[in-house]
Amino acid sequence: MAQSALITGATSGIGKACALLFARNGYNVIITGRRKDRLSVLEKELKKCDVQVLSLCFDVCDRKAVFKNLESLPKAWQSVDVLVNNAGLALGKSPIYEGETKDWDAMIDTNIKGLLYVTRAISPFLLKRKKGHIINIGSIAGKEVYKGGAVYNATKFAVDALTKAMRIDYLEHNIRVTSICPGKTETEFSLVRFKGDAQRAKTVYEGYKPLTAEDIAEAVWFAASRPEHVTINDMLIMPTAEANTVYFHHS
Ligand code: NDP
Ligand code: 8X3
Repeated sequence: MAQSALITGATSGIGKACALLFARNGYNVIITGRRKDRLSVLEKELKKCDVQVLSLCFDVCDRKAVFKNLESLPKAWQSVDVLVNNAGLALGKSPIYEGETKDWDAMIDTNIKGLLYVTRAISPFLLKRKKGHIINIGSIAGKEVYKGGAVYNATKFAVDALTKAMRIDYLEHNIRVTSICPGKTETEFSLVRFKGDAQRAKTVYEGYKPLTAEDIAEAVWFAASRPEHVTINDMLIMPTAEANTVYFHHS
């Protein structure tokens, strides 16, 4: 039987690239996100790979919706082999003394609580089979802090801590836990962070070659496709032109 992957935040960027790559490798995929129209378009594209696709439209911050959608997965979809906790966002880039508390709530609710809700809701299926792989999308922002990044940084440091803690909790259940931590990757991330200001978002990726969503999907796939006795704990992937979140080589 084909293997399956559940990918949160598959309507754009890294999540969408992961869905396409897993489907091209013969995985059935469960795709999630809040934008139903995008899920429908992606579902059609994925089906061209001759795999099964299940689209679930919900907000990962909505605890009831997460559990309602995932606890009631059709039987044929319950044997999830890989969970990619990708849904996430940054909002704003201000010092704490000027930060929007609504933005803080959204980042904390999505990047930390959303990841936890999804993981908790899927866990019974993983535990039952005593196999599976949880892949959390962390960030360079979870390894080092930068000016204006405080709360986003804190959420990605939390993802780092949760990944390490999950690895201990799930050890006796034979479930692998990995974090994939990208540096600057050109997706809709900056457009979201700067609330639709396309001009400002564009400047983030100017003057150097950023990573693509496909670069990160390749890393996720590499981790997922290792033999069962091998776990990639953590992968930090940067554009060659980015030494850390401060130092860039602009050509
Ligand atoms: P995009 O904005 O392109 O994609 C984000 C995805 O997350 C969308 O599919 C969006 O779907 C989904 N999402 C956001 N909030 C929610 C929510 N509340 N409920 C459900 N889905 C949600 O950005 P990226 O692809 O770049 O981001 C993916 C992950 O990668 C994030 O966790 C981000 O922090 C991380 N990351 C990104 C980097 C970058 O430079 N781009 C670098 C390091 C890490 P929808 O709006 O339809 O709900
Ligand atoms: C996104 C990478 O450096 O823009 O997580 O915060 S960064």
